[in-house]
Amino acid sequence: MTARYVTDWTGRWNGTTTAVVRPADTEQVSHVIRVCRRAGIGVVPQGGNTGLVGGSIPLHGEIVLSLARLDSITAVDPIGHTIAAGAGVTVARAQAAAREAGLIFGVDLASRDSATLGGIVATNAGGVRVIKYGDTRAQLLGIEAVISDGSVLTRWKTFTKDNVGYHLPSLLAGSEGTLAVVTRVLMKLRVPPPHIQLAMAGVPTIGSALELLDALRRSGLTVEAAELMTDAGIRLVRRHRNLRPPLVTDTPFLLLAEVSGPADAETMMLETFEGAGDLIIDATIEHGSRLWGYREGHTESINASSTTPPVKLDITTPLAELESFVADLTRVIASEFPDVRLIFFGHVADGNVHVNLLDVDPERTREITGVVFELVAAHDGSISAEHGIGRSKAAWMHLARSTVDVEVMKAIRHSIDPSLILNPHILPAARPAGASRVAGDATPR
Ligand code: 2HG
Ligand code: ZN
Repeated sequence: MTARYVTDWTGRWNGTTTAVVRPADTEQVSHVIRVCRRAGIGVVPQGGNTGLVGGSIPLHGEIVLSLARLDSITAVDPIGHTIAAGAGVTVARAQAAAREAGLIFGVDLASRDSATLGGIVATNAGGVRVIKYGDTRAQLLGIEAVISDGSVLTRWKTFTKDNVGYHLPSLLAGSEGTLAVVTRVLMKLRVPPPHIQLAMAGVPTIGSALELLDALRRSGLTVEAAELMTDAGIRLVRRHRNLRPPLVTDTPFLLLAEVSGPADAETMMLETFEGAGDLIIDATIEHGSRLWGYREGHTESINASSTTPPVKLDITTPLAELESFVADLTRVIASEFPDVRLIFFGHVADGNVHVNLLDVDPERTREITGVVFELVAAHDGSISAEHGIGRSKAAWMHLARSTVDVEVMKAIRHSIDPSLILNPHILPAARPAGASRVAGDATPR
C-alpha cells in the first residue's frame, strides 16, 4: 500500500514508513503536524515524488505527509496574471489553467504530469524556462505553509512590490520541506511570447554551442530555452523511443534552441545560423514540438538503460568553465571508472549540466559522487543546480557553502523547528531541543 510513497522514481532511494497521511486541507495538515510534534515523530512532506535526490523519501521511518489531495486551483487572474492553487496541483494542470486564460506558467519540466506546485516550490525547481523566467522562486508571489508548531503562515499579496521585512516565501522556496509544509501557493503567470521557432543544431564542441547561443541572444531574438545534448545521449533516446536521427549528420554535441520574436523570427534564426559558419555542422529549423522529444526522453531512457540505478548529479559551472569541466569529467570517469557510462545533458544557458552515471557499482556510488563534486568545486561550480541537496548530496555541502553560511541556515531552521520534526534528515541541522526517540525520530545524522 505504501510502496509508491517510500521509493523514488529512479529506484535508488528506498525507505520505510509506519503511515502515509493524506490530509484534505490546510487545517488537517496543521493537525497532523501538531500530533507529530507532540509525539516527536519526524515528517517527510511529499508532492508528486518526482525528486531525484531522495528528499521526499522516509529513509528513517518517518511519517509521509502527502499533499496530493490539496489539489484545487482557486483562482486564475487574467488581468493581474496570477494563479492561486493548492500544493497538490500538478504543474501540467497549472499550465493548462494558464493556457485557458491566454497565459503561460513560467515553470516547465519533463515531470510536469506528476510534479506538484508544492513540490516545485519546496525544491525551488528549475526546468527548461529558467533562462527566460527564472527559477520557481522567481514565480512565487505568496505562500501558505504550516510551520512545526502547527500554526499557519500566510503571506498572500498578488503583487511584487511588497517590501515589508524578510521575504519568507523566498526562504521557503528551496527549503526542501525542512522549514514548513507548503499548502497553497500564489504564483505569477506570463504573457505567451509571439512566434515561437525551434531548432536543433549539431555542433563540434561545447564552445561552439555556447557561441551559437550567444549569437542567437544578440540577434534580437529572445531565447526561450537552450538545451545541450550529446551524440551518446541522442542514441540512447532514439533506441528507447524508436526515433529517427534528428539531423542528417551525426555530430558530437547538439543544441536544441527555442526562440521567439517578430513574424520573421524564422528568417532571423536562419540568418543567425548562416552567419555562424563553422560553429554548426548540421541543423534543422522546425515548427511544433517534435524536437523536444529527443531532450525530454533522456531521463527515462537513462533509467531504462542503466544496469544499476543511475547516479544523477545536477551541477552548474560558470559558462566559461563548462567546456573544460566536461573535458576533465570525461577523462576522469574513463580512467578511474572505465565500466561506467557517462551521459550528460542540460540547460546550457544556465551552465547547468545533468551528469548521469550509468552502470555504477552501488558500492562505489559515494566515491564517484565525490570525484565529480571535487571537479565541480575545482571549476568554481555548484553541486546542486536545481534538484536540491536531499540525501544524495548532504555529505558534500562544505564544497558549496562556508561554515558561517551553514551555521546561519542551522540557526534559522532551529528557530522555526526546534524539535526537528520536518524532514529531519535533510540539510544540516542543530541539535533538536529535547526530542524524544521514536520511529522517524528527529535526531540529525
Ligand atoms: C531535466 O532537466 C531534469 O530533465 C532531470 O532536471 C535531469 O534526469 C536528469 O538528470
Ligand atoms: Zn533539469
